[in-house]
Amino acid sequence: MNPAPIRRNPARPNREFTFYFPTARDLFLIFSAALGMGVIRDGRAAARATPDMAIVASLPGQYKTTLLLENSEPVALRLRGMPQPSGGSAPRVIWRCDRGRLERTESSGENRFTPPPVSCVSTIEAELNVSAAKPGAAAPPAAKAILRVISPSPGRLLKNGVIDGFTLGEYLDPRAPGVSKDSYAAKHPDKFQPPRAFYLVDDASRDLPVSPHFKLGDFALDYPWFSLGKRQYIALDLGLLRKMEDLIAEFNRAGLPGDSIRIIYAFRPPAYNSSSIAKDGAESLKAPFSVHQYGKALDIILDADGDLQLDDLDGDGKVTVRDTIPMMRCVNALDRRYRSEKIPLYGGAGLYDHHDFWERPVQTPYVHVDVRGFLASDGTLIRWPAQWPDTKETIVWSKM
Ligand SMILES: [Ca+2]
Ligand SMILES: [Ca+2]
Repeated sequence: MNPAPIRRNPARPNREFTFYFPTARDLFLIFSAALGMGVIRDGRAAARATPDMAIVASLPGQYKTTLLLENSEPVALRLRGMPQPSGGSAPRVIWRCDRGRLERTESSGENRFTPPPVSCVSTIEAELNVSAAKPGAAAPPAAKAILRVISPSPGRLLKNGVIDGFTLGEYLDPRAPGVSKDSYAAKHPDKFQPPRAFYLVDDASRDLPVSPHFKLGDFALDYPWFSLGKRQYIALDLGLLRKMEDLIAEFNRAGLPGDSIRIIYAFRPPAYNSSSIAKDGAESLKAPFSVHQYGKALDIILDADGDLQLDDLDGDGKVTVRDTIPMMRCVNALDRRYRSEKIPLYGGAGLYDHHDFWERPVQTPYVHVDVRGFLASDGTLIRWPAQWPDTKETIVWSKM
């Protein structure tokens, strides 16, 4: 049975603003405001919103009108794109929110938002009220900007493997006596602490775009093979989002269909990751300290033809594990750049000829990428496997 076609991330048109058709006078007002001249009418500010009026938080987790918060700390907000007259009073902005708390209900364009202490989507609205051009004339419609804030639940709400009724499973302690001293977890215990935040993926948050190519729901366990629409909690490292966008740019530069990236697996909770190791045996990918559990890893393919399999990237007429080579060259180039620029987003990477998640209808070669942020003990980037799965020849990673 073929799974349902997967909806792409459409370039979401911005419907959050009140648009109007500017007259020559409007354009003069906008232009003069942009030049800092200010336009005062009847002692009041006559203001128009610019088309790019938006609420901005100046945080790395903001993409267009969605803000993905890493914690529940208060956030400074600013309404961008509103004219600021150089004399007289600045236009007043009315603020509203449906969840959390705003410091002010009215301001000249700045505010502070305290998100709710549990994961949800809060909608913040800023309304710019405009004076009538002349006494007695009708005031033009107010311009509005909207920001949707995805706040996390703190990791401490995960108790006995359950958060808000959802079973994530228990994170193992990397310092526990039973953990092998040779494991990455034992060598880098600080990198294998339970996530500090979890995001609720539900109808309110699933389709919110969190970066140019991804929605929050793309990182949920059920995407796309288990699309049952169930609410669930996930961990997601913002560094992973940035790395994926950098990697897509790297793919595109190399002539690969980077925009056709498809996630095979993103977050996997411990409960799922440890569910059927007995069945899969030593070949299982469900490692107890898998970085997927921390929201720091993705398994990906490039799939421009949409058949859920990696495309024939080397053009030899068949899809094999060797089609991961062009992708892996880009992952290596990006990780080397991160290292040289001291950006701690380099990580492990691996190539696979199939996944062992047999509950899925389609098998495919794929590439694993993560942001674990440490190197192998010999100072090289962590890469696997040591041999090609098809011919058993040694993979010379330093040359790829
Ligand atoms: Ca394909
Ligand atoms: Ca091929």
